[in-house]
Amino acid sequence: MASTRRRRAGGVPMAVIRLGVAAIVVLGAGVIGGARAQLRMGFYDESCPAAERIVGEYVRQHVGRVPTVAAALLRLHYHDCFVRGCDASILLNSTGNGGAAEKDAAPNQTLRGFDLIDRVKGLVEAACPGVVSCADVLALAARDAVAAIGGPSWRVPTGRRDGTVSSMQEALAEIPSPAMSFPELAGLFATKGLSVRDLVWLSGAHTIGIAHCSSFADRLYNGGGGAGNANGNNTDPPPLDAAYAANLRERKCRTAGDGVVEMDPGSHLTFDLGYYRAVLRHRGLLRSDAALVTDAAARADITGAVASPPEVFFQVFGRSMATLGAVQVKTGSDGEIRRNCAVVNSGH
Ligand code: HEM
Ligand SMILES: *[C@@H]1O[C@H](CO)[C@@H](O)[C@H](O)[C@H]1NC(C)=O
Ligand SMILES: *[C@@H]1O[C@H](CO)[C@@H](O)[C@H](O)[C@H]1NC(C)=O
Ligand SMILES: CC(=O)N[C@H]1CO[C@H](CO)[C@@H](O)[C@@H]1O
Repeated sequence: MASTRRRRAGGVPMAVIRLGVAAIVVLGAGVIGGARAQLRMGFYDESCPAAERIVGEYVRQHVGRVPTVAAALLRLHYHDCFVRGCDASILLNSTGNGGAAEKDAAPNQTLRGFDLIDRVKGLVEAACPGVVSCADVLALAARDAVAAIGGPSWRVPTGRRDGTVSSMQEALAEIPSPAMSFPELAGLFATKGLSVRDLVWLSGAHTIGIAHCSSFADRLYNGGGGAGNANGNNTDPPPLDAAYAANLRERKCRTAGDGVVEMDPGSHLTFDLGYYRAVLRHRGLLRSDAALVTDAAARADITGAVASPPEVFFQVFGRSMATLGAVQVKTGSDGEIRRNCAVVNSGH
């Protein structure tokens, strides 16, 4: 895993961005360059010219009414891409024949937004039956939802095909756990062709949305202040800010019940630099958030981003999203175009 950690200069925002691009290009050429080349902008221009407009209009309308859905869709797309690539396997229901699906894995139990994707897909199917994949609908919807709350936008080339397999076991193995250390997170991202910088910038997604107390309770109730990680290691990462931890114990995260806490308190519906500021002040809720500042180069990147206009973060975030959206995609005649995102075409 040590090999995935690069030495980089940090601190100067423009240098940070240039180096980030270089890292992505190097990785893209190796691991996912081939697959990525097969996606293209406007893949449905001929076969379903209304597709992207239908998705965008519905998502903007819905996010306007229920802005918390933006976080839900962004997280859904990320979870999809981390298991079997961005192939909408996250949307499949379990078959009931002992086949527990990705949805059934513990990290998925707090996922939201399935119903919205099913509705958008229904509208797209009505316009062009059997043409547009669920994986593309999800990738487009995540982008449009983030843009709709004033966040960054990014290019979403299309042409993804839907997978036919969804496995709870794989989700458990491949979705990063919030208890992971920086080297563990970086190692898991590397298996998806994602760099250390992708890890740093994509974690910035936690500037929107909420976490349940159970996702970080060990930091509140394990020896006070949150000492120790999954391996009983007290040094990585640093504990949650003591005053903030005490406040959470008294209010939102009492031992009984499972409350929810905004990951970027005060601006959890706004895509901004608040999350990184919180992380630098040891107020990143998850151990994986706190872990980011245990790596000197990552810490320098974050410090640089916080000192720059938000557009700088938007740009690198969008670039990393484009890389994420191309992870292990199925194209050409692989997979299928699912008609109903919750079931494979052949039945069940
Ligand atoms: C680096 C590894 C990551 C870990 C360990 C992690 C873990 C988590 C956890 C535990 C939650 C809270 C779930 C809950 O308790 O309800 C969460 C929420 C969220 N995550 Fe991550 N995450 C990671 C990376 C990402 C990435 C790469 C993205 C997207 C690009 C993302 C987007 C989100 C969003 C938007 C939410 C809020 C969801 C909501 O409001 O319903 N996360 N994450
Ligand atoms: C998939 O599962 C959800 C939740 O259990 C259910 O509401 C939905 O009807 C299922 N969809 C299909 C097509 O079976
Ligand atoms: C604790 O974590 C640090 C940093 O990841 C690591 O170098 C060290 O070996 C760990 N110690 C134990 C006892 O696991
Ligand atoms: C959203 C979703 O599908 N959540 C499921 C997560 O897994 C549990 C079982 O482990 C299901 O009960 C939830 O419905």
